Amino acid sequence: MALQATSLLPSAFSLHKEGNSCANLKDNSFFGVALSCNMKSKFTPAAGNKELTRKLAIVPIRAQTAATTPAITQSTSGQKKTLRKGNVIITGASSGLGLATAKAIGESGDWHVIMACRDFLKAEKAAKSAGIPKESYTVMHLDLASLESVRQFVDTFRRSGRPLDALVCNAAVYLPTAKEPTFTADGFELSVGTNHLGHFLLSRLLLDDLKQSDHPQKRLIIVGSITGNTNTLAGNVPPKANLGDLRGLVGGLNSLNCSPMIDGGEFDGAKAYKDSKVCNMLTMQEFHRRFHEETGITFASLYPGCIAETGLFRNHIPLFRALFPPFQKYITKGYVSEAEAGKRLAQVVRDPSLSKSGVYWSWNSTSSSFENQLSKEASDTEKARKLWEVSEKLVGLA
Ligand code: LMG
Ligand code: NDP
Ligand code: PMR
Repeated sequence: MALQATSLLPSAFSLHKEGNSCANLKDNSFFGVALSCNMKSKFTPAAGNKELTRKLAIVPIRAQTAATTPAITQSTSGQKKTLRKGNVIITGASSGLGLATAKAIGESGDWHVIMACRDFLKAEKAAKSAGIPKESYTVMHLDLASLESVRQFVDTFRRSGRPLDALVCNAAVYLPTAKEPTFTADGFELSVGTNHLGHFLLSRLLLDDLKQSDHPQKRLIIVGSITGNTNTLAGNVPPKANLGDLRGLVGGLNSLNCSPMIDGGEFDGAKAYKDSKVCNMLTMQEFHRRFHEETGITFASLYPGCIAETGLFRNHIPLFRALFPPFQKYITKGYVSEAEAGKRLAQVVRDPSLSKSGVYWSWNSTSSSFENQLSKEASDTEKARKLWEVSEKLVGLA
């Protein structure tokens, strides 16, 4: 018999109330434990350009023919009719949530999925074994841990001639057991560099493509998480997300003359991941404020549920990987399968009823979506503006 999460709540773990208390309940979250990190840093580029060039050389990029048919037309009855398939780019579609979403969307027949992945062969194999129809997807190389690769991906995508109707920023790395930071090709701490800065550049560059789409559902979706939201119990499991005054980010997160952490503190891989999720959720809202009215694009984020068996936990200790799924299934009840989570994200991409912009979606236990409340930090407009401006400088847009 499963235990109720609330019955396990020790009184010492108090929840700092922020935002909407109703949302806290819906999130089904729980208590936390402390850990600390006191680690030295070392510069070890994660994705050298040589490696990238090698990969690109051996990888046949399947650029398919341009789809120039208009997306919608007005029929004689006055009803809008969709004429062509939508095109969606999903980053990190080679496993977990990204793959499950590619499958859910690819199987619908109305969309073509561009699987933007760092490992071309892995992505091809994954798509095949997931049974995604061949004509519904294209794999294109993208390594978010290299800004040059992001720019090359955008060029390759544009050369394919496909219009862009939706972009899903899904890929992420989580390095909970790392004692020292590792870095992207451009010298940013790997988790924030990949999960936030790589996606920031990608979505900024592809905004123009989305603007040009004539599809009825133009969307930019960035995957967030409960663990970045300190208005939930899950977000209170230490180490907690906290961007501080962004002094580490301003310094470039490189460990040379500044901290590898956004808030300027000591390296902590679990915190860096949670911080990166806060950045993802802040970025979505800043996009919404700056561009929704002008472009009609829907900007949204989501917490799809705890998908406890994905590759995200590949670097965690074996004991954690063994206990985490039953813990989430039977104790917190926050567990969701990859397939179900994929359907949820697919809904955010194409369901007409989820077209509201600026929303952070979550699902309750009966799998109905609702607009959730972000934590105080994850909805701080001033921080979002500053994060945007600092990130622009770091990725070479300003
Ligand atoms: C840190 O570890 C990592 O070190 C860091 O690198 C980073 O990953 C960070 O937030 C991310 O986590 C934290 C984690 C790792 O440690 C703990 O969670 C320690 C918990 C200590 C216990 C606290 C309170 C105990 C209260 C008990 C109430 C329980 C009642 C139990 C009833 C059980 C019935 C079956 O820890 C681990 O990876 C493994 C240790 C897990 C112990 C957790 C105990 C919780 C009770 C649930 C039991 C079942 C499964 C647990 C799965 C845990 C997954 C988090
Ligand atoms: P996975 O590890 O299964 O998927 C992550 C994907 O990101 C993989 O395809 C991985 O590629 C890709 N990736 C990692 N680094 C890069 C890079 N440098 N360039 C391009 N792609 C890269 O984890 P999940 O499916 O769980 O995670 C997907 C999203 O869901 C993440 O944003 C995560 O934060 C979020 N999330 C996950 C939750 C969970 O419980 N699992 C809960 C809440 C949110 P490769 O296959 O080559 O390793
Ligand atoms: Mg958490 C309802 C409670 C709940 C939920 C929904 C999550 C989601 N977690 C909850 C509770 C707890 N977790 C409790 C009580 C503990 C202490 C035992 C706990 C611990 C824990 C650890 C060690 N949880 C974790 C970790 C991880 O390493 C994961 C993480 O923080 O990654 C950043 C994780 C997660 N818990 C979640 C979710 C969704 C994660 C995965 C990562 C993510 O946010 O993407």
